[in-house]
Amino acid sequence: MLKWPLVRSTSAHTEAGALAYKNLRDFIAKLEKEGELRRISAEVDPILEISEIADRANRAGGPALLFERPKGSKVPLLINMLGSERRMNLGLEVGDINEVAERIRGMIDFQSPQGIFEKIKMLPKLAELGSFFPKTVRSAPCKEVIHKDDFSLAQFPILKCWPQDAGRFITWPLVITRNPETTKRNVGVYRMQVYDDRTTGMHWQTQKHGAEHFRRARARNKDGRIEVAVAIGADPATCLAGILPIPPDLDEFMFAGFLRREPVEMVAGETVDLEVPANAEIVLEGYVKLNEKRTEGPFGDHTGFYSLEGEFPVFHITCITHRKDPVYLTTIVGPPPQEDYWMGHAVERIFLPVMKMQYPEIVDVSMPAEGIFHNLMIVAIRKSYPGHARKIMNAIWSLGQAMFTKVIVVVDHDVDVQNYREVVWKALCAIDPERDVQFNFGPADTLDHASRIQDFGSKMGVDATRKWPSEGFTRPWPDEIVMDAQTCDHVDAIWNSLGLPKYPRRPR
Ligand SMILES: Cc1cc2nc3c(=O)[nH]c(=O)nc-3n(C[C@H](O)[C@H](O)[C@H](O)COP(=O)(O)O)c2cc1C
Ligand SMILES: [Mn+2]
Repeated sequence: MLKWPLVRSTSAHTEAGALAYKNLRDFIAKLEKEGELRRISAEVDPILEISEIADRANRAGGPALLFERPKGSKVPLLINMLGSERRMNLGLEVGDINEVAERIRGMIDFQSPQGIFEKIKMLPKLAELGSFFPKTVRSAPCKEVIHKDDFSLAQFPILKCWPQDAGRFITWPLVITRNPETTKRNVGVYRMQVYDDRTTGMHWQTQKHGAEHFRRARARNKDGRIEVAVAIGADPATCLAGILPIPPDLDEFMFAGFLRREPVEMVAGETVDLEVPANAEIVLEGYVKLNEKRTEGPFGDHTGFYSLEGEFPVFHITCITHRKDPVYLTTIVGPPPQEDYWMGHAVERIFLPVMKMQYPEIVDVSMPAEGIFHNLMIVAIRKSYPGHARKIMNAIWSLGQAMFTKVIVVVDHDVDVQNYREVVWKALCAIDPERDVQFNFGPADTLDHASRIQDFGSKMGVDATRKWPSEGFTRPWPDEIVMDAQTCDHVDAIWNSLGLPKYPRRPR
């Protein structure tokens, strides 16, 4: 029986002064130590079976799973790595995801120094920022084995996730490209359907940065190529960075450096003029032809439905490099919630301070799992002027990937948007539907199967704030029912005499 020789890292991860995880196996060791990982030594088929097991484990709040003997491959497979709040916190080395938000807030606060002293005080922050830039190294574990001629994707246990999937899909690739105009790097997670041993699909959706690089390169020479490198499996912050909705031309690996508080080490590709994370488990190098498309999908997607076939570019592999004993990192998407819910939740929390910087009236936002991120955003605002809720809807529809949001519900600051019962209750009480619903048009998520055309559709904003006289609402607005504190205190005092179990007060 094949037993994967896990090299346990010597670096310590203590609560204070933690070192960044160097690589995926470093994090695997941590997960194992924390009881957050189970090894499966039985042979299991990457065709559907691993998906079914991972789905069950995820729904039961189970651990990350390391399949040591995926059928047909000598490479072990890790899934469900960040599929819980605790593992996400462990991955980002925080006790609470809001600590990352706090660090970002700290950065933002230092952005506009007033006087000379403020500027001097800012220097350490700037130095800290500078210290996150990716660092180039000469030798790298991801190059322990280099295949330039004899390579095949068949060596990896790539999943077929759901019955109607068109084939096997690489689901957690860090797809690296360079903007041909500005030469800036982009990293995005775009699934890759395996067509054969050396070709895959490249499912960068229309509005994503990889697709923009493709279009810009094509505008220069429609018969040319764009170089692409793909890293699979790295330290958790680097893996997460590939999904972050940060502005174009901002390097996701720089952001990964910020998250892990240590730069990501990069090494030159063998056959492409791109750098790849030195500590990656597996690297695929190659190119996408600018005049080639091929049918991609169907694929059981994070909407909980199959995304239909579509025409997408094709990735041709020129070289595969990997560690001596690589681990294949993957994830599945499907009926919510899945592992990607925790990723989306981290994104929501991490970027809230950035939203608040631009729109300080935003108190909190939430995206329920069943809203699969782009279908529903609930926003609480401190309303200050007539039409304020409408202004925030328009702001969100113009904010990066929040452009995809199909339904935005804006509520007053005193509604807890994390409490969906409270939102349904108060938002529905606050609307006169014909008056308070606004329709808009804009870019739609490529995965939205209900929009009238792919990538373009309508949006709905619901102004569920209290209506003001200055908005033409002249009836009185009632108060919410709240028991007075004096009565509550008195009832607390006499409670023991009632002979009832301890029923708590209604939280306020
Ligand atoms: C598991 C998973 C799979 C994803 N698959 C795709 C995909 O196939 N195509 C795509 O455009 N975005 C996909 N995404 C979302 C992108 O990774 C995300 O929008 C990211 O911000 C894109 O990077 P970019 O802004 O640099 O383009 C996926 C996200 C996750 C978590
Ligand atoms: Mn990007």
